[in-house]
Amino acid sequence: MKKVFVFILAITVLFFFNCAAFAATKIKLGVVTKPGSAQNIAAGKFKELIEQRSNGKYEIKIFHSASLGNETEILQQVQMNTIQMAVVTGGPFDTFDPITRVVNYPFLFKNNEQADQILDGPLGQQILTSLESSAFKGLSFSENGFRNLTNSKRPIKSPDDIKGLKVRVMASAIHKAIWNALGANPTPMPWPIYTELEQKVIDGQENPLWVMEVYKFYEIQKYMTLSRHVYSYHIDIASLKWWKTLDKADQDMIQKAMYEAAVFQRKDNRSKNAARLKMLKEKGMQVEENPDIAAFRAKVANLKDMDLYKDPKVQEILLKIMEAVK
Ligand code: EAX
Repeated sequence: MKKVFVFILAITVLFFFNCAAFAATKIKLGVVTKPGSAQNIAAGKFKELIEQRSNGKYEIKIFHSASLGNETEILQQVQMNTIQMAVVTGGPFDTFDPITRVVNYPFLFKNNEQADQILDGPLGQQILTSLESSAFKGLSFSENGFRNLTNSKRPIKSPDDIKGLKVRVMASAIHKAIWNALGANPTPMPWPIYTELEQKVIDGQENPLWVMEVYKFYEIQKYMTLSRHVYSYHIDIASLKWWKTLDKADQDMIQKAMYEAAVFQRKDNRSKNAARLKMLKEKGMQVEENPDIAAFRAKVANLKDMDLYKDPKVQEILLKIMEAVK
């Protein structure tokens, strides 16, 4: 009897020991968007890489579709380490660290190659490092993509056509300033915005092509203008508080996997744009492919002199990037 008892006890102890040894550490990662979105593709690739490479030590739990609130709220949760990681659009970062508004500057990058060159280089690194003063560990940049205007009212070729248009913008001072300068009536609103567009609380919005496809904006936005006015990056971040508890090997593994996921997702996003444009036209969107970009540029030419860019650190990096992509 005693032997049986000892045996059962030993088995029980072993069982619990094993559970403890093999229980994966959960990393909570937040994105505001739904599956199939740019943010989710970056997050999904990161999950795949980390779970493989850590041999089950880490498990990534992705919270998506605004289940943790909007992007500003996701950022606050990362700061507090309620969640450990996030992939968040550049826009809403600018209330946390004004240096991030530099990349949201209108018509800054001409193409993807320039974006990669700057963001993967020392100036991008400077932005990532700066985020530490607002309790984020900046890891890498995945992408939303070049943003384009859509609306339900009229075709838009030049800023003259924008006058008075109610355009939804992200929680971002620079995005609001851009649409003010272009003559719109910008309305800050967190993601998602389908209902507001459908009910015509707003006339238009601006986002990369994948958004019009994944969120089915072709159902409710008749007109699209390929304005490409802002290259919209995501910043892939961790909670600095959490980051400091990790050993160097795990930090390196996470850093490397997130960068690789970002590079994978940028390529994936870009490779789909031609098919998306075709699909959106087939769905009935009327697309202005050659807007008067010179007129758009002229309207926003003075934004760099605004208070938004007054902070010397912000001004300096903006001018450096402008010089580098000339
Ligand atoms: O990716 O709020 C926005 O417009 C963002 O681009 C959104 O996260 C969709």
